[in-house]
Amino acid sequence: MRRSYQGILSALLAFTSLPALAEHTCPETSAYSQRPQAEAMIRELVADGLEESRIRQVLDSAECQPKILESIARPAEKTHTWATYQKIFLQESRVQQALEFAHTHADTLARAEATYGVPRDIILGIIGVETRYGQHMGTYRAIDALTTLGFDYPPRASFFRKQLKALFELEQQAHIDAQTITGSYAGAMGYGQFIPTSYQAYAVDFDNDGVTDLVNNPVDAIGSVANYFHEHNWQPGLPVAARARVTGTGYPPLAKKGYKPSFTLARARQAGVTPISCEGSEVISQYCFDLPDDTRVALLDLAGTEGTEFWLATDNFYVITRYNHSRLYAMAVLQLSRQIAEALEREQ
Ligand SMILES: [Ca+2]
Repeated sequence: MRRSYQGILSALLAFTSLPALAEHTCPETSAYSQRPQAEAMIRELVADGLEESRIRQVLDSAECQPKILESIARPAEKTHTWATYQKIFLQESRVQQALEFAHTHADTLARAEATYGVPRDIILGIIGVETRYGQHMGTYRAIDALTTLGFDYPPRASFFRKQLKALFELEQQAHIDAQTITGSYAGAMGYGQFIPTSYQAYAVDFDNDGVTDLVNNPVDAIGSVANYFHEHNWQPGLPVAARARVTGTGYPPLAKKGYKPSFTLARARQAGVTPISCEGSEVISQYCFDLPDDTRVALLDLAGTEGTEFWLATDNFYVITRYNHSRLYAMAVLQLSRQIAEALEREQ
């Protein structure tokens, strides 16, 4: 389970505007093992068989990072439009990196698709948006990120202390060194930027070498991203989203319902929303679908470079948002994946 502000992308977007918010600050000394809230966690971990001295040593090595508190206070979705996301995530250089990665790992990607039913292009879209194929996996120590947010960021402290506990558990479960492993400002790690509880729940040992390593092993990372989608009910063959035309005054309430599909395509049509058909002269790029009337959809309105874009999104779009709870994130992944698919087709 990831959250909307994890990963490199939010960090990348976070530093482009707005002055620093001083609402939450680091204390003069971190001393995390001495914090009252640390006691319960330490006791639970010791009860599960972890060594107390190790936990205290790692906690005391952690340092509160003011930059992490700044980043978390600026969710990307609130300060950026779809047009900004397009500029940041849909560049030719990222597609080129995708092609290299796709060639190197062609067999693994094919095996992941066969095993989990998740298209190669979507896996490539995720790893591309998250870390540019492992090039930017984050430079904060996970222990610094999760202690800073777990102890010195009250709005989400309990969530991040859960992640901190999971990080310690991963020392035993996945041979991770909790003291040294690095990741995003929110403690997301590896090619696919999994937070510790996602690591525990969805990471797989895809090359079968006995270790599940999402940081140094792209094969495990590819399998784990595919497994994440599979476990969140990705439906093989279901289109993700189509551009739509709107008329009349019936559609605005549908756009307010959010990105989780909650009404049928028939209802959308009644409200004046028509998806671009893939047949005949109506085709606009590849963002079209011809789905049955009872298909569940959501209506998205995105502020693009040429005004508002309307989209009809399916349950598979919603699955992408389970990776990061943002419609702009999901749309960036979708469009990057399409660009990659087209580039791969051109090569053949
Ligand atoms: Ca492995």
